Amino acid sequence: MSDTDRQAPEDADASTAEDLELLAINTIRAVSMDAVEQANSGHPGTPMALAPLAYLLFTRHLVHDPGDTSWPDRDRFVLSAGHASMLQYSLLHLTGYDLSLDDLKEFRQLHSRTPGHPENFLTEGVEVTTGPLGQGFGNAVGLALAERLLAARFNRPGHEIVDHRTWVIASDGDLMEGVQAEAASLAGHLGLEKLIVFYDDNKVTLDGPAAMSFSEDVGTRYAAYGWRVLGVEDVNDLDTLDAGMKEAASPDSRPTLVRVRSVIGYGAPTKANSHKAHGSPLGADEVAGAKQALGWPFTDPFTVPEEVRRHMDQSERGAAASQDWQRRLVAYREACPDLAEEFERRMDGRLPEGWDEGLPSFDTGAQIATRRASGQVINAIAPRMPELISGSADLSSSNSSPITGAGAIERDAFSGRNVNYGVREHAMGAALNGMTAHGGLRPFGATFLVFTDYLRPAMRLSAIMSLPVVYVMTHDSIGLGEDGTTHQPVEHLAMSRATPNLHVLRPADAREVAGAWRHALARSEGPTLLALTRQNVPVLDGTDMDLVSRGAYVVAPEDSVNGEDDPDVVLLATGSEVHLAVEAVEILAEQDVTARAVSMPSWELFEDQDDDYLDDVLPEGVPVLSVEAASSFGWSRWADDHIAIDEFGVSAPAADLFEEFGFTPEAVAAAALELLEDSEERQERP
Ligand SMILES: Cc1ncc(C[n+]2csc(CCOP(=O)(O)OP(=O)(O)O)c2C)c(N)n1
Ligand SMILES: [Mg+2]
Repeated sequence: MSDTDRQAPEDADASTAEDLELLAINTIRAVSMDAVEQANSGHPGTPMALAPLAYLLFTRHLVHDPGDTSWPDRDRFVLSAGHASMLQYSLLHLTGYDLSLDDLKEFRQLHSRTPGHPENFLTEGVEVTTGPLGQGFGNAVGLALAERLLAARFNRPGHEIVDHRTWVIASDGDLMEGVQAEAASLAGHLGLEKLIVFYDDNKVTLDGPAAMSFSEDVGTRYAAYGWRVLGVEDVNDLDTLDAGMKEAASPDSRPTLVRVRSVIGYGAPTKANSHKAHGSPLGADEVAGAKQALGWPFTDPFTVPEEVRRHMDQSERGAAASQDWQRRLVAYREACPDLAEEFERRMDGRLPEGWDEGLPSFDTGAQIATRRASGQVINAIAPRMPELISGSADLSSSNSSPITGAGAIERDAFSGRNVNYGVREHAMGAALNGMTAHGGLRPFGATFLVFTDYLRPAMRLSAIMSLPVVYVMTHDSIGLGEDGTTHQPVEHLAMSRATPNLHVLRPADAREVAGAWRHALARSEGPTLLALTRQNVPVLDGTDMDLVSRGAYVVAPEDSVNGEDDPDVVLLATGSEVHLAVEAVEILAEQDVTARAVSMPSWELFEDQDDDYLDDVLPEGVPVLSVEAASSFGWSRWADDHIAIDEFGVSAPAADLFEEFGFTPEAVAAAALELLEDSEERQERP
């Protein structure tokens, strides 16, 4: 290569507006290819294909401000096809976000701000973490729903303080995933008209042609969901694409799907239009060939022509938009000061004064299912915490989840507070993430604990994104009884506890339910799962709402509540098994064995306590028997032996099942004696 081949960035000389646009689009393509080559890993094909779409969207249609990424009324952009992350990173960089060329050069490297798939906590301008296909789509439905809910609450005539769109790029994989079908159906039902999804119809997936596994008429399917369906036959036809975007943004009572035909790996001489362009570096020769085919005049990798940088920089357009909104906020403050204050509080994520005052109290001895207690707590908090939004996947009466008197959220009636997600657990989870990521709302979602499986990918993303979503999971054990094997969770608590940053709380009684809810809503840095009973459980003498936040504490006998004398054995129970442990303490006392019942509503919260506290509750050297009607998996961390369920349940009345599986005070006492004997024997051995 001679020096004359190498042109300085400022010398590209795009003489017409069209030339400059093409140069900008090719910059996205070139930088994306270069970053993938440099990382020797990544997905070049779709950034190359969709560069024109992202270029038009980010420079003309998306209302965004690179200088203010948290401005409440910005449009939300979701790259549901998260594998095309270099597309998003290129756009963020080129339009002026805090993401440098050096950041792009660090693509996929340790501690970089350009991870393999977009992470909302690492990169300014990324609204939600994406990568697991379909999730971003579901998040977008939640983002768009949040916009409607907040608009219904805060907009006043002449003061449209909440008025923005949610734009999505989705791939074949996104459109195949089940969660997408659920979410699209819900969005169509609710008429979320400011949701716009570009479907990248490139007819290629990871393994080869999409036609190997995907042959339905997507447009017809979406029309049947109640969406407006538009089509653009060539992503490189900027005029048609631009018109499509305008039309997509025009008012309609439906969400919009814009099917856009593209060629994956556009420009690559041998790999274009093939799955070979999907998920690995193109290789030096192919990159060189692609750049030549695209007419890219530079040879140095990561070249960004100055004129492209100037042309694409959205700082001015963005600042104008966000400042215009700030001015409108000032007018809104004048016209509706209370509402404005409330809006700002909610968008800042500050809890209202006194939100947890007036929690119900429960009398010792009362029999109440923890799901029912949860319903009471929800309804005690709801009037003081207007951002609390309920929802259930068609089990609201079973879950005791509704905010009573607040009404359902319906198409054209977004002022209610109860989302009927229908039997769409996965979309519920994904929408909860989107609504929470939007800000201004604290949504919770309810279903049976066993259906954690149906929304687990979304719950995992709540934890990854540190979103304080509350999962209200009722019918939490064999205690649900007759519905039987399929409905009785066994492994779900273990799986949930193994999920980093997810707090799993299984309250022992109504009083602990109040403490559990208080913890879940006070938490701002991650999700909480509440595991609640279908069946009645007694309100216990020794339980304490305030001690739930410590994760575990002594509930019986009364005189050891302060942990002064070490017991002979600890019965460590959760949820509906705590009362069995308490009763077993009495049985053991009759046999001169001092047992201590500990309620452990949350492993995670207990782990956060200091060593002294841990030792107070679980004194060193004292054998521990865990009692939980679920898998023993993981319990060896805390206990020496376990009363657990390491098989599937069966259909029968709950009382019979507890008996059958060894969950009676007598069985607990017997197991404790056995453990005690074993550990004494072990100590006696030399
Ligand atoms: C839930 C999920 N399953 C599998 C994958 C792995 N994966 C990443 S992209 C992809 C499919 C690629 O096809 P498409 O979605 O059409 O994207 P394109 O190659 O056209 O960009 C797969 C299977 C994933 N990211 N998420
Ligand atoms: Mg594809």
